[in-house]
Amino acid sequence: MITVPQENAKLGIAVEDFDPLQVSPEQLTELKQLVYQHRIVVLRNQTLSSAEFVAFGRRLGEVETYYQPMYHHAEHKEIFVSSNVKKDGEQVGVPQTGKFWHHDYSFMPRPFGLTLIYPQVVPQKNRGTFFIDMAKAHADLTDELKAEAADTRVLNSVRRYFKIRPTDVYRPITDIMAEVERETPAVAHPTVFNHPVTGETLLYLSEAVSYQIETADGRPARAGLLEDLLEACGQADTTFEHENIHLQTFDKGDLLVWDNRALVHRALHTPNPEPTVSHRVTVHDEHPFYPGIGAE
Ligand code: 7UC
Ligand code: FE
Repeated sequence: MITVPQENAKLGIAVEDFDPLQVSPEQLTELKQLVYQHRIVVLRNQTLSSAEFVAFGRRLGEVETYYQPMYHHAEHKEIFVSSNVKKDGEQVGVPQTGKFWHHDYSFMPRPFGLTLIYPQVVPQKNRGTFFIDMAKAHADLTDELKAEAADTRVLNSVRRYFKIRPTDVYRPITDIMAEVERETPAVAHPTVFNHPVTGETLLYLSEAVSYQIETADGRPARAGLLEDLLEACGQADTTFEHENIHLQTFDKGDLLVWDNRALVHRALHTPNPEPTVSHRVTVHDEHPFYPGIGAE
């Protein structure tokens, strides 16, 4: 594999000669190792069809289909479509997704380790996605914050960023909110866990989804702890100048694979966006998301 470091970048590496349809199992393992090590791998010069994109995801592990059909690609439900481009006058997928710091699916009981993004229509301006490496963020915490975060759990919910669906229009808002709580009840995850492959300590919380930290015995942690941790890692910085924030840009033909345990990300959408279409496939790799996940 021909790898090219990204200049002046905090994260990520590019691979020039990767053919997702021809690679050997050994090369797939090598790719995953690059993802865990560099957090983001940009596969250049890709020309996959949507069916091939899904097939590539399946070669990496168990593909997760997004729980809400309004995001699904018409022919391939495994593809999550972020798009502001209409087709035959109809909305396709959902526009303006992910414009908040988050890990994908951290509001679900079993998040996945790998996110694949394959931009289809790439804007000229404002292209890219912001990332923060939450392993570095944890390493840089003060000893006091590290001690406070250790052995706690973080409560996550999608409620703040649940998007109204066409079928929700004219429904009582209280019914919609009750449905969100019933279908996607808040989940608890460890606030800090070790990456199952690299062993690094990760801080696992996000501005969009996390709303409460609780101690090991189930009591609310210190008021302000969550805010202090978000501030320290860079997720509270609305100027995007925090030293932890990396803007990953891409061109047509790039396919990004990133580590959804170690990174939080935030879409870069402007209020008046240019046409943008992105396809996403998400994958459970062969490792538990964190040690003991699924256990009571
Ligand atoms: O519309 C969106 O921004 C979707 C978001 C709430 N969830 C993406 C995910 O995988 O967690
Ligand atoms: Fe996302």
